[in-house]
Amino acid sequence: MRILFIWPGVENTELRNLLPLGFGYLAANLPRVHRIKLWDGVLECRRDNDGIMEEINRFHPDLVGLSVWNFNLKAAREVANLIKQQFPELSIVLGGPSVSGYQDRIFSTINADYAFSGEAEKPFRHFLELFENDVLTVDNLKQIDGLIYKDGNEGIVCNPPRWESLDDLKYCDYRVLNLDQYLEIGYRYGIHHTAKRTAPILTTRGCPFPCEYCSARRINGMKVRTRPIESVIAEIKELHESFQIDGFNIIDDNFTFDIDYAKEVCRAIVDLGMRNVSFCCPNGVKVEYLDEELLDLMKLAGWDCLFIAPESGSARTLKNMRKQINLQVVEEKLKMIKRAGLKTFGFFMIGYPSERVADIRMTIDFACRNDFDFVVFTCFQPLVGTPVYEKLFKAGEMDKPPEGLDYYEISYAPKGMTVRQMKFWRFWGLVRFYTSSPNRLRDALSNYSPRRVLTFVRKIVQ
Ligand code: B12
Ligand code: SF4
Repeated sequence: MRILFIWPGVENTELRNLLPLGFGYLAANLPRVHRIKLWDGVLECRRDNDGIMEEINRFHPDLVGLSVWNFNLKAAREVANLIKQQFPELSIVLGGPSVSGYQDRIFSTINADYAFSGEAEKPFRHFLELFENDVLTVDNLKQIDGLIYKDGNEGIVCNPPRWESLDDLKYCDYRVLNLDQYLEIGYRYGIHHTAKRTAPILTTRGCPFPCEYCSARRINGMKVRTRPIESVIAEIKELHESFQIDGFNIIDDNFTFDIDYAKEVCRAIVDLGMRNVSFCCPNGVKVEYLDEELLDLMKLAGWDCLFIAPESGSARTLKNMRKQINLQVVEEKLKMIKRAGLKTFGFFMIGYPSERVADIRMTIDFACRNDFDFVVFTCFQPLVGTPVYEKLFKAGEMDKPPEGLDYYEISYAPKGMTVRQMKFWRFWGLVRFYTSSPNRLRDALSNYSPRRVLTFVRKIVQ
């Protein structure tokens, strides 16, 4: 079968630092008999959809698949509408984080035939077998994990996803997603002092925590599953040897949740004996779980900096978020991280529902008085499918889902505050932090290219 994956183009240069990994994973886990092609609007630098229509005419796919995140949702809708107009017979399949959030609301948001919530490597393979043999009967559709489909009577059926062991999961096919081309246009992510070429890897999937603003567990489930160490090491070797990657980003939701596994990964990396490579967990690690042995191993394996996400300095807000974190423990662990010779990056969120100015001030104070080298303050973004979004929707505080969120957009302000005020507090937090010590400003400026710093500053003050 011929499958055309589509990563719609969007006007956001930051997206050059986000790889469509989902397609790489799907492709790696499909039988080789299929012909797979990816049309990548970010790489093509095209916002218009003519290129996609031309590609469909050239490639004649049997079906097209779109990966939908919040920031490309509008673009995905436009592409789907156009395909339905110009190629009404062509089946459109959706997947990606937003499908897991929207669930049965997805087809009223994007005009498509099928969608997958949760991880889709095995279910999509199953679906293709049935599609190819033209046996997508109601009985068969019921058997496909995570599939969302129309039942023919105007109803939508959402099969529950299944989160299986990762033992026989093949890792990402980086050729399908054109890693080399991304690197050529400047793809770079994480904090790496010397690395020139970076790439993301996943070692575990799943997160057991209940943070109300987060939708990760709808995609990867609440049970943390680990990949076999040999497979992780094979992936690192392939990236190093075939793509000359020297900066590796472990992008798990929670790399340090299974601390023994994390230690094993670090030991295996040390045993590889690679020179001049660095590692980073730019999505953050569970700070309470860190111990001295793990930190020493991380340092030895090539970590320079640890990212942690206390999110707030206000115990009241943390309770509202259902963020299971103790600020006193964070302060102690920060010292431990520093003793291990690692830098620290803190993620903070402001403007959570029911926050007051006093809570925001507490967050900024917490960030400034602790030994962080870098911090960011982002404004809370309500994501469809998260408990907090559903609560805001029921309470009438949100009338429709915000679409197109990137790091900087502000779609919500707590009651009694305005978006303008949120912008001010975000700006003020950054100014206070980065002017509180010359080292902080110097480190930030030396780690990011002038172009990125300028984009960041422009977006923050816009
Ligand atoms: C790592 C990560 C990042 C990295 C990028 C990683 C990368 N791919 O290069 C960075 C830090 C850059 C990033 C950025 C952002 N992220 Co992020 N990120 C993640 C994280 C932890 C993993 C994403 C990932 O790559 N997974 C690995 C791949 C293999 O999984 P996948 O893409 O989901 O694909 C699987 C399925 O979804 C499905 N699938 C996907 N596409 C398709 C297509 C078809 C046809 C089919 C059948 C199936 C299918 O099958 C795939 C294989 O199982 C997730 C949390 C999570 N656990 O998912 C959040 C997450 C995806 N991010 C999220 C958000 C909100 C963002 C930001 C907007 C942050 C912000 N608020 O400012 C930015 C957006 C970028 C920007 N510049 O503005 C949300 C997404 C919510 C949404 N509905 O869009 C998540 C879920 C976290 C959360 N807060 O809840 N992110
Ligand atoms: S924010 Fe992090 S710890 Fe909380 S549920 Fe999401 S992935 Fe887990």
